[in-house]
Amino acid sequence: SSPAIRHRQSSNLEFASKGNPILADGSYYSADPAPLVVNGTVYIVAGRDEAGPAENGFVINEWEILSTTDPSPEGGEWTLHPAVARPEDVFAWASAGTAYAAQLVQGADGRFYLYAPVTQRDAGGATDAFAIGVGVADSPLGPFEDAHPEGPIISQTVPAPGNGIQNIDPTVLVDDDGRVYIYFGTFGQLLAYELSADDMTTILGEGAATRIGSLTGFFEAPWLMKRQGTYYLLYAANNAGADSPCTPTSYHACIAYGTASSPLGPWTYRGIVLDIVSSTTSHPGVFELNGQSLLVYHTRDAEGGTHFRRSVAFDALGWDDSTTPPSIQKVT
Ligand code: FUB
Repeated sequence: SSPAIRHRQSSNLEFASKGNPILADGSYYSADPAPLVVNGTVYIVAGRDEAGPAENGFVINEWEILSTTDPSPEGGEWTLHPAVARPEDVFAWASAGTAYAAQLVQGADGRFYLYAPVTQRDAGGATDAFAIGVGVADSPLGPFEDAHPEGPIISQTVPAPGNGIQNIDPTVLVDDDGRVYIYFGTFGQLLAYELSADDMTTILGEGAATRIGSLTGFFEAPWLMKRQGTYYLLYAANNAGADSPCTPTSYHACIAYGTASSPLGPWTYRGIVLDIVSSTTSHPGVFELNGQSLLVYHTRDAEGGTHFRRSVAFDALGWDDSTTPPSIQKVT
């Protein structure tokens, strides 16, 4: 039988992980991990999957954070910080119930910015109500307030009318030179803008979104990062697509990546990072801590897990520095 899901717990849950998924007992599910390292602690933002055991769709009402100072794929001591934020609490213009894949980054001002896809209560008749808002807090654990109370920074109407894609899955990079870039998208559509480093919310070059075409099989879940001067874009590739790089054939997604020498591309496809997982969706994030590079993703492997009750997992990520640019070694 499936474990009972706890609702709106407000106190932290300290637990010893026994390996993947990080929290495997089914008391909490966690999807779309986005890691951020601050002073030796990794904070992994995740959406909390709350679908019932037989439910066939996403139910994601809040973001939670998994943190540790000592990540080890074999297990370790972790803290679950439940209900770190809910869309309707942070964004006055957002409706409840769509705490989709968010990412936390630290701005030049030292504050923490949560890039969050949520739905607009009044999308002005747009065909898709998903939009990206930005929350800000003095701690990675919140409390978050709206950094742009005027509304979303990206939607079907801003910064350009009718971008024609579902505005979800944002990934943000604060580059070494202080410039900031955001990528987002799903269903094979990927857009990118530069953001102002001053307020972390103003889109620079309005209407000049970069559309990316050369990332083989791109489906969704981009993760933008930089290592040794090279930009890397990891993403979920859809195995059902004609140009899918995933094997074996399945409708589950795998994680692939491309590289570029500048943050807005052009991108060159490089290969597979992670084969298909037990959940239909897959969603990457990368962090470095204690001299190790680690890949986070989700699976349905926790007790009572389903495609809509996912749980965050992670593994060591290897790099081959003998190639130019350095290549990512597939996680096996
Ligand atoms: O969690 C909802 C959606 O599933 C995300 O937006 C996608 O990346 C996929 O993981």
